[in-house]
Amino acid sequence: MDNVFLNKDIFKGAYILMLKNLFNKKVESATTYEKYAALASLLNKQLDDNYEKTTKYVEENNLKKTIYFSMEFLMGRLITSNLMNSGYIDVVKEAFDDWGIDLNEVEQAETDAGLGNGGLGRLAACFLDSAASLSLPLYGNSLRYKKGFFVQRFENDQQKEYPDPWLEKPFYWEERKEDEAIQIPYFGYVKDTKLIDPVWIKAVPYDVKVVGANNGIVTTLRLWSAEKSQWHKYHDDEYLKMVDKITESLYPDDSTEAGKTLRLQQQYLFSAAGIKNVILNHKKLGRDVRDLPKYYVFQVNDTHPTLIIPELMRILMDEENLGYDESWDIVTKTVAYTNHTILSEALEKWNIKIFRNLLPRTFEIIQEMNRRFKIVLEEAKVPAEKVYTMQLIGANNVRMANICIYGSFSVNGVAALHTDILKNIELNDFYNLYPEKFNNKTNGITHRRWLLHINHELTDILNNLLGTKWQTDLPQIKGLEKYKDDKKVQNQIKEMKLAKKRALIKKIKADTGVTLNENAIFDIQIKRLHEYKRQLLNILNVIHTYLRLKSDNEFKKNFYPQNFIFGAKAAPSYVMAKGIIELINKVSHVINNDVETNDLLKVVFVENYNVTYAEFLFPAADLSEQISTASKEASGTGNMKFMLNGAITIGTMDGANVEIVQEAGKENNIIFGLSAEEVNNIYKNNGYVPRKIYDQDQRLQRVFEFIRKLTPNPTHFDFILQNLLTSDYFLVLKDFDSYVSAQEKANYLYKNQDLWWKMVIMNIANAGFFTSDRTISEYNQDIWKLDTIKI
Ligand code: 26W
Repeated sequence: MDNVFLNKDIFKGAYILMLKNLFNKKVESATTYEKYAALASLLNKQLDDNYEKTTKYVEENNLKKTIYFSMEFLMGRLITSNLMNSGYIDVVKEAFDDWGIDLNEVEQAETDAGLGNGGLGRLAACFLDSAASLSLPLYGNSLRYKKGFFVQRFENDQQKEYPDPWLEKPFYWEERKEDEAIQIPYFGYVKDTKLIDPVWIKAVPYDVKVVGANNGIVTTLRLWSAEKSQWHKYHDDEYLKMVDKITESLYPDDSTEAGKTLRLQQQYLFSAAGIKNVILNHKKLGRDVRDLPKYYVFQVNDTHPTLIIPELMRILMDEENLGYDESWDIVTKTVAYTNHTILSEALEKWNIKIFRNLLPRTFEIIQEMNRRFKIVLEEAKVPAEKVYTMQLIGANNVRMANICIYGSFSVNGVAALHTDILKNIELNDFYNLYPEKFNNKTNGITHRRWLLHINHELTDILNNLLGTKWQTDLPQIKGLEKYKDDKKVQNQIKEMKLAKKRALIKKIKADTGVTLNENAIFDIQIKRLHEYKRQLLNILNVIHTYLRLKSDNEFKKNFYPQNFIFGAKAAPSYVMAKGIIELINKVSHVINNDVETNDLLKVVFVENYNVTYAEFLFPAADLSEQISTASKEASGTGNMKFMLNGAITIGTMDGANVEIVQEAGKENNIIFGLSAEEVNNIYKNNGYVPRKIYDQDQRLQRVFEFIRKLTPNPTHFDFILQNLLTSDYFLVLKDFDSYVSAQEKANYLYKNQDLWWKMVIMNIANAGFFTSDRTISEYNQDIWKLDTIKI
């Protein structure tokens, strides 16, 4: 196809034709959605050419590829990324300007591809963008969920979940590849390594194009969809229902027993289909399976794709007739594993009954792996009690993390502190056995989406001061540092913030009816709702601040107006997390309706926080809330998005906060609370009595009293309060005093505007390290060793 984006007039012609073909409409009469659909459709077609060139180059030059196996890719909208990265945005803008169409409005018509819960899924999406932009042959592999992460609504202040049927309208960026479908067996029984009478499912791939920035590279994210298989004889209702369910919806990250088999089915589907797909291509190109490690690295994003390890073993042994040792050698040279959490309840394990029933041959293979691993442990003289915890199977469970560590050549954490904790505490036994496998890859974010796309004001300021080279080499924004005391630049940054606050105020007003003061500190906490992230600590301080404003005139006189904004979804079965949402909502009504404090303090919980909402929130923030219990947040990536957009971190020394402070300087952020080491000592000594803290702190007592009065029934929130008083595992009360002081400091600092904007500039200027281009380069240098695509 000729390039229809070459100039305005050619584009206009093609666009008019597309509108006519798709909807039989003219530009003047098309709806915003139709305008969007025509644009997306045209752009997607246009990208075919570069996709083919990229594919051809990779094949002809025998490039090694990384397959990024991830159960989640939280892509958000693709239209803006694809327009900007392909370099066609200017032509489209010019044409749309002529027609009086607002491109921005058209872009908003795309629904988010919400195929993820949070950070892990968004990281995968950032990685696709960075790898393609660095011309690296990396391909995503995942599931095509018909329903994405649930839509959140508040009813009586409580979270209610509704399905997200994002595929009901066509998804213009995908292409079904029927001829590459793969048959996947579940259940059945094993006879001499053969699977007998399985239930067959057809996995059909849909490829979503991934566009590199200004380099002509187009890779793909392959999403597998479950369909009925002609290999299966009985298409009765039960079978059809089961098939339908497999890729029906994304799992929220809760750990309820119900639906566990289904989640394992999902994991096997995209793992087995992805691996088989690779092997077929590999052989089609005339390559030997023994050479697999020369052509592929399989990066496993957390333990969800663990099954690629036994599955590859199965194919090599059962289908390619290699011996166990030779097969194992291939597997352990090809698989690399990334760990994203130290919360033990998130470490995946599967009951052996469920596992063996669904995947009998895979289970046998894992048993054999386990038998051999135990010999390795014995030979290494690992003490018996450790052998027990390190085994691949134990306490009636298949342990996915253990399989990953044993079966891969690289194990990485996602921030320096996190990797240290893995090495020295959580995975210490494995580290002692395989020190050479462990390495750190501090997370990053794609600065194209999280700065260039969402913050044109800041982009312009940087372009004017530094030229445009920083756009392809983010660390060059360090050049901004020399303007830290420049009043003119400080003012420009301040104006940028104000513009972004106004855009957010407008959106929040439309969504919630709450009017926010633009001359207030915007204090924002947006992330999954989890006790370890301590949204509870935040709201306790908000209540305390409110009560103080009402009782302490001196304090009120000196208080700079502050808006506290929350955005978060709670896993549907996570009772405590949902209680915290309700609490914050109830607190917000009381505070927002109090005329005595109205112009000083507001609290908003935005509904249905997602990638698109995030794009409004990050640039509007002054304060970035990163207040997890130290040691619990593996990295965090929202913290990096805030920093890059000119917010100051109020946070604990946890996850990547540690590195943010290292880069920007401790004096330019507000750090408080227990250290990871102190937290771990408290756990070890087992002597923490939260009740003591409460009894000695009148502020906490008043805050609790306020919460009891929020509802007609004073015990309504007792399950939250009692938990704080009797257990407080995440040390909310312990860090309360120090957090209140940090908040006071933030409010005080903001009033010193010269100092504030200087601190902001120091943060922006030193955010270069956190581009995912750097992260991906490190993965490539240390783990993948891919050559670049040159076209
Ligand atoms: C077992 C099911 C399950 C599925 C997803 C459990 C937990 C999840 C989470 C949503 C995983 C997650 O998002 N982890 C986050 O990963 C980010 C990227 O590395 C880190 O920055 C965050 O600290 C970590 O919480």
